[in-house]
Amino acid sequence: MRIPASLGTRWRSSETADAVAAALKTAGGSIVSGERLCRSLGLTRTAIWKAVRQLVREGYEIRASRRVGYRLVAEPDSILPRTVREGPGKRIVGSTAVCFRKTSSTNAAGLILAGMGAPEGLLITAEEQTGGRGRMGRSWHSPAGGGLWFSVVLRPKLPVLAAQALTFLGAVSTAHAIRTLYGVPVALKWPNDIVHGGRKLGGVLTDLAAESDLIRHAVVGVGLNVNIPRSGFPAGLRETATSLLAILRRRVPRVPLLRRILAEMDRRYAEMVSSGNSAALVAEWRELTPMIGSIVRVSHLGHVREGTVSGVDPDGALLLRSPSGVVDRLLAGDVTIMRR
Ligand code: BT5
Repeated sequence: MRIPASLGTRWRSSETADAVAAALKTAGGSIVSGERLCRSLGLTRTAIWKAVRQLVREGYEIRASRRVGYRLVAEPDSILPRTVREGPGKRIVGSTAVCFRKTSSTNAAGLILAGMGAPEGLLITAEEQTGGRGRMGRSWHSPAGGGLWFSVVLRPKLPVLAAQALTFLGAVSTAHAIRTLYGVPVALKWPNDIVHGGRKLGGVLTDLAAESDLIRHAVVGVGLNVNIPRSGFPAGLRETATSLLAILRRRVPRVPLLRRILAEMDRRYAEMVSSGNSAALVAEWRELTPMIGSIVRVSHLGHVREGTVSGVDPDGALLLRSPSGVVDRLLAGDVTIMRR
């Protein structure tokens, strides 16, 4: 599909650059002569040189000497169509990808592309978002290279009420990927937070287009702070936000983390679609939240309620028991945990 240029600057994909990157990678850090590359790939020297220049622009470290040849020193941690594609088999989630260097919001781009007929599973990534969005018109801080800012277009045949489960899909998959790869015990907070040590590590935003009460398409966006130092957050977030860098005290490569999250999402989404419900996903979400039994305050559009979280419904609604014993089903809101 044609991607409108107005959506932002993209990393271009090029088959020649893909082929040269693969050949240099296969050589495992040893020098490959220009002549051998030309012969094995059926390309001219100029084409090879151009491809190498593109790879360098993308962040590949390549030692080039026109007479001797090329050597791959290091691959970049940029989120490129090539690096995303190389991950484990994706049946739906991430089966196609559009990778921006800069865009306003991957969710906004996802909604436009979904409206233009984008295939289900389309992944939209950005190195930087200039207008990253949270819920209810809030903004999401998304500096260049600092995190994973991505969205996935989905077309589940589910009612609009299942939207909360799609948010859980993003949150549960991200939490499992982080736990498995880094052993960090991240937790989930209703409705869309990924937290650690009481600070926000990431968030999920689900945007929907609906037809009567069925989902026409959904865009599930995940924002995860990866390599932002504590001091790198704007003053308003310094006391409430965290990143994997701040937790692990080392930089974390984003590409393998993204691949893992996509694989986790893909498996769970396939399960959700084939079973026609989100019970398994909601059960997994419950396992990852310390909220059940806590006393919380939930505010939504000026209304504030306090009570004890007694559970989460199979569709993801929060069950809040008031001091008088009445249990309410809440579909949206911001939660402050008062007492565990
Ligand atoms: C969220 O909203 O937590 C949803 C965040 C989703 C971001 C992704 S990035 C890819 C995709 N494209 C988008 O445009 N969005 C999605 P909410 O629960 O409303 O939280 C928003 C609040 O979190 C803000 O008002 C800030 O207080 C705080 N915040 C903003 N940026 C943050 C950051 N990088 N880390 C931690 N907290 C942040």
